[in-house]
Amino acid sequence: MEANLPMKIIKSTLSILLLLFCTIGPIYASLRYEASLTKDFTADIVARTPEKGNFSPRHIKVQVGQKVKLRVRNVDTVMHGFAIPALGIDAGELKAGKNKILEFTPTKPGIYDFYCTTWCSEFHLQMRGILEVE
Ligand SMILES: [Cu+2]
Repeated sequence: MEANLPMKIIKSTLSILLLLFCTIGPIYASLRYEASLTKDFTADIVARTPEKGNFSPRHIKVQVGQKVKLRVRNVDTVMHGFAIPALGIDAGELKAGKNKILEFTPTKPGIYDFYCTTWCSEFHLQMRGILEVE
């Protein structure tokens, strides 16, 4: 009877370790995966109607000749769009819950407006921001 006690302790400890591994492991892995997806974006832009937060961030600074990689995520319940017309960038329609990745390299310094191209709310015209190329 006494000889089984250490074995029970070992089994209990292994069970607890296995349980921790199976619960914390997937959570940790999913967080690392999300971080790996976003690490090389110049900006990760969240799109919501202006009354719910607008584009965020609304001011992005980059350098001339820098390769720019933007992810635009529509976290809203309505459709949005995204364009920087002066640079010939247009992501087209962004359905609710979807995202698009845009890559380009600005060649001239300036202040470039970006804005939503899909009527999304009565405040749609305020849904805009600035890409500053230094
Ligand atoms: Cu809009």
